[in-house]
Amino acid sequence: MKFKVLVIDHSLQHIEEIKSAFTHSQLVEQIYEASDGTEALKILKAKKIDLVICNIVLPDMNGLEFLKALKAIPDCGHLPVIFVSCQAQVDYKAKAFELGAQEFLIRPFDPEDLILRAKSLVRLKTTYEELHIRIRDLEKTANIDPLTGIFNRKYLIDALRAELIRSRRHRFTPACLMIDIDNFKTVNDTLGHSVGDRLLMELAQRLSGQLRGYDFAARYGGDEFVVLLPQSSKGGSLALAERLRHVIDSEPFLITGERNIHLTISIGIAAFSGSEVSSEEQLLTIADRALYEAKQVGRNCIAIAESFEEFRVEPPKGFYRRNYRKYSRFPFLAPVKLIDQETKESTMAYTINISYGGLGMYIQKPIAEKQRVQVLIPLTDPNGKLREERVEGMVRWVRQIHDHYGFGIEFEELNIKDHPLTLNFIREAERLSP
Ligand code: GH3
Ligand code: MG
Repeated sequence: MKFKVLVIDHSLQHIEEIKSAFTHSQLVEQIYEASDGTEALKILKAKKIDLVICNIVLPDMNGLEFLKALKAIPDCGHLPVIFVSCQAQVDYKAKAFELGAQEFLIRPFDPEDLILRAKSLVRLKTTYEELHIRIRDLEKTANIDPLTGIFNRKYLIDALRAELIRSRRHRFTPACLMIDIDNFKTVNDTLGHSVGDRLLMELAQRLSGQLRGYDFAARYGGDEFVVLLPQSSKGGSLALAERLRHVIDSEPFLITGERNIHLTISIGIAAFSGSEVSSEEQLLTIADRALYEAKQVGRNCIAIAESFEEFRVEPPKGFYRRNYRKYSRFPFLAPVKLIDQETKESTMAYTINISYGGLGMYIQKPIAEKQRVQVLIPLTDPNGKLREERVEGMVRWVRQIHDHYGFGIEFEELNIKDHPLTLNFIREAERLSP
């Protein structure tokens, strides 16, 4: 450890004494000299010094005045100072320690003693600085969600509180978009927690990618996110919410090893100013109620609070057209075993959606139309146990998409005796949709 020392003394002989002690120790990178307090303060403002050794009597100010001025310089608050004097009154010493001096040496002193004290003081200073940097880093990470790298709930609450106060003064309307992934538990249960984690990461990035200026996204917890728009309106927040919904619904998520996972989100919006709501909790509660409405009418849609009690649901653009079929299709993401009824050969495939009529799926190898297959569908029974239910069907269509194949299977028959779990799953999905 080599350090930079500033020696302040009006006597050249005193300065030389100290310099020679340090030169012998080979501890010092550079020694700066000053003959009075004013010159010393100039050096301290311009250079990075590790240790100050100062005569307690200076021509232009006394040692205590110098110490006060030094402590006021930015980044010098914790600079170690050794006072040197020919004599020292006890109360003066006490005052100097109170102001932050670390050592008091009485002449004549042993040069080795000076070096030992200097070393330990500089070590202390370095430790303090390292700690300070770590605390700053910790403060930064305290606001960040470790999985997704976006802001966490604590940061969101603080920001919301500040925005509501600001909105009272400036008549802004902050909008709070509460976002929750639809049926994420099924994704986790079927594809595993680590795939779930990666989906959460990508989803956070997609949401953040749509935001501008002062708007930001935070992970509220689990599969819930909040987007805060400090200056918005009901119309503006609805338009953004539809963009967010679309950016998740329109592009499947590509996760290595698993492919094309289709996710959707539901969004609840509360846009009220600080004069209308009393706290950030109230705004979040209203956004959460709106989200509940969006989930109730079938997910993948947006509900906005018209007042604290009334909610309007916005169907996603094109939603009804896409879903107008003989049987409604419900999202169902699961890796399944696919068995050729003739050859009995089995392959892995993935389901995308399910209806009373059949399954939408994809696979990595080509598959023939009209092929008769069995699908082993993993579903949980009423006791929460994962079971495989076998359904039979025929491949109705196949479409190549890049390096894999999308295809549709039409069920031969679904009955309550052989397929209770599949039927239950579809019924439940149907019950929850609009
Ligand atoms: P809904 O459409 O009603 O929201 O259904 P859901 O299955 O998404 O239900 P809910 O939002 O209540 O469940 C959240 C699920 O999110 C529960 C858990 O499996 C999953 N989850 C929560 N936190 C994490 C996480 O950090 N990582 C992963 N992989 N999954 C999580
Ligand atoms: Mg959810």
